[in-house]
Amino acid sequence: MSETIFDKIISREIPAEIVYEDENYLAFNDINPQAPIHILIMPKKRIPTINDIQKNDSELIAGLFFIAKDIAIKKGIDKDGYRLILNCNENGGQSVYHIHLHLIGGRKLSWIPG
Ligand code: DGP
Repeated sequence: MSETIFDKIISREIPAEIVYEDENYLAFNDINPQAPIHILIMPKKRIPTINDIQKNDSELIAGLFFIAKDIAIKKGIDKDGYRLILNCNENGGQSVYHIHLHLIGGRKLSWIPG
């Protein structure tokens, strides 16, 4: 499991616009936003892909969703709606191999993804 750019964001080697942080999680604005709100929420624990999650990560993974909805409420997009995306591997469009949930909102999103 090699280090990714997100480890460098956690350690503050690389700057990011941090939206939320606690002992186990970090959330920050995506560098290439696809909507007015595009935030990445990740566990600090390095898990490369969703394929690598273990039973004992259950609480940690669930926590991503609680943080996402709390941020959505804080940003005022909970009522209008938003999308949560977790890409996996090449066909899923994953480019950084440290799992992260995309929270995307602030505009009407189309469906289905290309
Ligand atoms: P994914 O394709 O699901 O692995 O998403 C990776 C996202 O990470 C992509 O939307 C762009 C974002 N990203 C990549 N490098 C950086 C960075 O250095 N800073 C920030 N804030 N976001 C980054």
